[in-house]
Amino acid sequence: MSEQRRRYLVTSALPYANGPLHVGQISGAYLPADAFVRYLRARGEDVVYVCGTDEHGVPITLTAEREGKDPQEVVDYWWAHMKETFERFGISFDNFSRTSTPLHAKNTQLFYRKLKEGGYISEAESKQMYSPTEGRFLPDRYVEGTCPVCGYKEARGDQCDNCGSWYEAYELIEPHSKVTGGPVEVRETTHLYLDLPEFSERLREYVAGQEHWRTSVKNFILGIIDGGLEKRPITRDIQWGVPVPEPGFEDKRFYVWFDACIGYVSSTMEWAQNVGEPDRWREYWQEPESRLIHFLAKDNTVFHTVIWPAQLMGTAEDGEESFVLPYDVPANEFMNLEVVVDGERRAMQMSTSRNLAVWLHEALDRFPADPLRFYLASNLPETGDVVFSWQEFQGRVNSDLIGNLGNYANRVLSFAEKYFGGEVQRPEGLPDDAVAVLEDFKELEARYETRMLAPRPREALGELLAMGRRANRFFDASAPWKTRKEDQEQTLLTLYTCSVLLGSIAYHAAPYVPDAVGRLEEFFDGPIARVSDLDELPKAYRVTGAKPLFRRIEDDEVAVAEGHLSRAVRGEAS
Ligand code: B3M
Ligand code: ZN
Repeated sequence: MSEQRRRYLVTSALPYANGPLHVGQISGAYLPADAFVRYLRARGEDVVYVCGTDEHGVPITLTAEREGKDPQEVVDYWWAHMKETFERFGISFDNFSRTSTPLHAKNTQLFYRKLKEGGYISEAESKQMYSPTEGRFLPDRYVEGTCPVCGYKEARGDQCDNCGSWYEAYELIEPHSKVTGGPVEVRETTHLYLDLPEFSERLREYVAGQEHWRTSVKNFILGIIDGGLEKRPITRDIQWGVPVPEPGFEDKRFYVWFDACIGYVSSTMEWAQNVGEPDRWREYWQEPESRLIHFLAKDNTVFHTVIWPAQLMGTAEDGEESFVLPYDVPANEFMNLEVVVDGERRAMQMSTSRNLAVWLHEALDRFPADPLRFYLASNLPETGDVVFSWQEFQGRVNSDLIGNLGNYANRVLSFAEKYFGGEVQRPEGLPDDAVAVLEDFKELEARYETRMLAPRPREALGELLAMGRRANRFFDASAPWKTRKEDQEQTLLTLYTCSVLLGSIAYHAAPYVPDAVGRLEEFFDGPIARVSDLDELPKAYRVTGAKPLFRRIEDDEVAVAEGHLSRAVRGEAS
């Protein structure tokens, strides 16, 4: 255990409640956070992990309009769907809330009032896109046009997906309505603004001081701050969202990105209420030693490293109630898909609208969570974009998860049961080769920990596989199947050492394949622990009724999964 318990509040980006989850989202913000959190919990740290659905804004109203439904109906359905899918996949949130709760509306309005008291809110007329045919102001997301910076043709109204720049929708070249395709015009409307320039100095100092941030993230954000921040409108001409507590704003709502990050606070408060200690959220949000860590995909970085910290800074100036600022914002890159088109394998961009995506709930209908988690973790977009491939899924699962880790567990467990009646007692002393493998393990455990805490769960997984290889090598070199005929004592030494290693492998595998480790614990009785944490080696390990932990992924299963993607590319319903 660590000498001193550290406190962490970990979040995963709040997914918009307007459609099913796909593996790209999972790799960006959920699986890495979950592995990290599971490891922290096992280390005895004080950690709360919260999330919830993002239920406001145009992504929701667009879906509702398209489906002819009420926005509330849409978010109710997808909140429940996502909650269930996350559970099936083993994402271990302490709380999964939603931003349509009354508590969250109250919090959003409170943040607003505090920012206003601090003098950070102003009112101004602005130009907004108006659709004469639809007779209404169009939110940025309803507008499309050519990016004023890079010339990308399908740029969104608020941000360019191609070059990442932000602008106002009226700066787009040839803007048109995304709903009707018709032209849009500029009209005046009044909005509330958050005075970001007021925070520039403090933001710069804050970001520059984050020694542990990924350099790419840090430089990107410093560039944005140095480029000059502008006041940002925080209200919209829209009917769906948190009401604005100002006269004259009855027909407007807060912009979804004004309330979204506040959702993390609301979810933590809800968690505190659920555990019967309603004030405990403060320990995580207001005590300076608490580490606030936001996992997300890179397109959400600016909101979490500029606007959100400004909201936090400006809300808490009366001293006592100051909020911590994000300690880390691990942003992941994107995931593309490998698709078989006319017999050729090609990497393609995911497209949720064309159904060209691997939907998590469907993947879980075909395969257990563990192998999916294992493959995704081995292929996280930690340092660059990655490609999801069903063929590679099969390869990694069959060779690394099963061939390396599962195989090791099987060999040790079945040998113990077959030749020792499942009783592996601690021998008198350990020979040099056993001491050596235990020492190697301590080193691998330290490397794993450094990488996991970085947080780089994909790299940590590489260390876990190295442990598996090292343990298998030890088993091979000791050849217990040979020694058992002539030297029972030597064989016991091997098996005992192998059991200690298995306890360590299971400990380090648990963040990735929690179900399998849970099953292992049913037939493997002995500490699931790091070798480095064993003050004294356990007296005995007991094995009863061991079964294989994983099943192989078959060719026909892969073919079926790939067929769905190929059909999506050809535009056929699947
Ligand atoms: N809902 C964007 C997204 O789902 C947005 C994240 C909010 S995090 C507070 O990618
Ligand atoms: Zn652009």
